[in-house]
Amino acid sequence: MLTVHHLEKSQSERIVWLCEELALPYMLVRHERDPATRAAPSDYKALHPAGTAPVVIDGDIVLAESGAIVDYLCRRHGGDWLLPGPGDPGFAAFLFWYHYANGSMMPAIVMDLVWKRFNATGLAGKADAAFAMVEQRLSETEWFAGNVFSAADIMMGFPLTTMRMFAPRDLAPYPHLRAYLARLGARSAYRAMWAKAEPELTPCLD
Ligand SMILES: N[C@@H](CCC(=O)N[C@@H](CS)C(=O)NCC(=O)O)C(=O)O
Repeated sequence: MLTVHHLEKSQSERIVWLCEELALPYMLVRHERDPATRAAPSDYKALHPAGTAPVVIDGDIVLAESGAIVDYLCRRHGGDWLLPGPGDPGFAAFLFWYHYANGSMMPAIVMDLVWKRFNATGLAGKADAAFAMVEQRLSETEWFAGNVFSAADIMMGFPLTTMRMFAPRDLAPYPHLRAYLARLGARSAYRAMWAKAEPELTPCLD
């Protein structure tokens, strides 16, 4: 059976969420962060040389990296409906948002925290630009790839939700994003993920 190693308040939420969307049988192993460093504990780091969450184990395959895992699970375990293909009108948008989540948006949010910490505020602002672009996109379509939910929403979900526990942001200026987050929170798979992965926390949806 597929094993999903989830580190609290981390990008492995995506994988639990995906398994719930696909109704995949899986075993969830929850790990707490090291209380002193807030990093993954050593038993988590030992799972894969990447040393980061998420990690899944599927038979003899041990896989890390959110995007790779989402792609792998969709292709391997019946999630094609979450991956718009070349013939789909949302194909290019799907690819963009699927990769933008970790390729640009997560780094922008993290780097803004760093620049502000070092008072280099002139270098900050990339996260503002990312949220503005998200707001624009969600004023045009219901989901990131178009009018159907896709794996791009699972990838984008983390920077838009739980990441705000680390980098707080007032969502008042983003009405379309707020409506989108309400749609996410209405998905039974999202609620199931939250109940299993982060049972002590309130989801970061507003
Ligand atoms: N791009 C990687 C990022 C992985 C990553 O940095 N995960 C964080 C949690 S959100 C982590 O494991 N932090 C704890 C640590 O590095 O010890 C992915 O999406 O899998």
